[in-house]
Amino acid sequence: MRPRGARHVPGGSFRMGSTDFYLEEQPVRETVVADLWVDEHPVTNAAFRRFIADTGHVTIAEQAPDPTDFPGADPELLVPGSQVFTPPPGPVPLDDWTRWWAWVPGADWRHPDGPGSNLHGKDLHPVAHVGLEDATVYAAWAGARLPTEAEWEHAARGGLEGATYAWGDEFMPQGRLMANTWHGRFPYENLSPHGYTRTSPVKCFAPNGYGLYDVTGNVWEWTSTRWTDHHRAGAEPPGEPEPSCCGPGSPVHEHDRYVMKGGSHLCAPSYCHRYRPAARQAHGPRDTTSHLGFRCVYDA
Ligand SMILES: [Cu+2]
Repeated sequence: MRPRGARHVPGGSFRMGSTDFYLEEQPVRETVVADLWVDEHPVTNAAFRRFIADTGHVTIAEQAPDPTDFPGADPELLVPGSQVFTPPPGPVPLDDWTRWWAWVPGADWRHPDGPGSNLHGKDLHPVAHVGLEDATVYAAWAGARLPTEAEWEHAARGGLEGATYAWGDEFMPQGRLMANTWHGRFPYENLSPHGYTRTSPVKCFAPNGYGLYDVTGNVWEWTSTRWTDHHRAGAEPPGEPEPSCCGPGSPVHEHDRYVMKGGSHLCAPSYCHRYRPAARQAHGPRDTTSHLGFRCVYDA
């Protein structure tokens, strides 16, 4: 039976990863996934609101951090909050994500840009400021689960084996905008030719070959897969990760991080070419941000 709002993604073997971009995507290897139902778009604010109303769940960003997790931290900073993209007025060094991310007390899924912001007109935008546990609890409530990295990547490819993007090899075929990614000089010049400076309503851009929307850009999406620096068992780590627009890269241990996929509205071609199915980023499970959401899958 088809779960509401989900699309059937046929399983099988596919070539996971890419050798054309960042080291952490290598090597390309045959990977097998099972048949799956996949949410056709990321979980929206409206859907998340129904979940909260039904369960009373309190998200990670709405809880004060535990002082034992942050020894030596200023107690005044240990209040509920989340990371919000806060663009500087001009060019900044691109190797320091703190230049465009601010930890904002009171920022959470209901207040995506901080206190004073709200969800008016954003019912159909993807929910953000959710941690891995929030996403996992939501999925269980929905009778679903989070995808593994392999399942997510296979679904995002839409049947286009080995293509760079979820729609093919050209970023803008015939000049067409295919996803909510950053246009202009990151992080201070946001040209937004699609009309969205931050998140956009789901389904604004064309779906991929499996009928899935917003697998590229808009918000990053959680997976249930623990992070490894590469896909080669037993090999040396590839060294320092390449810079990313998509911080924060938290000082957590590798085994504490999980893979997020898809890139976001902050991914810029000049700097963070991660709006591709093969791209991946490590993220701490409790690090909530204004450009990270999720979608669910159902076993077929
Ligand atoms: Cu990025």
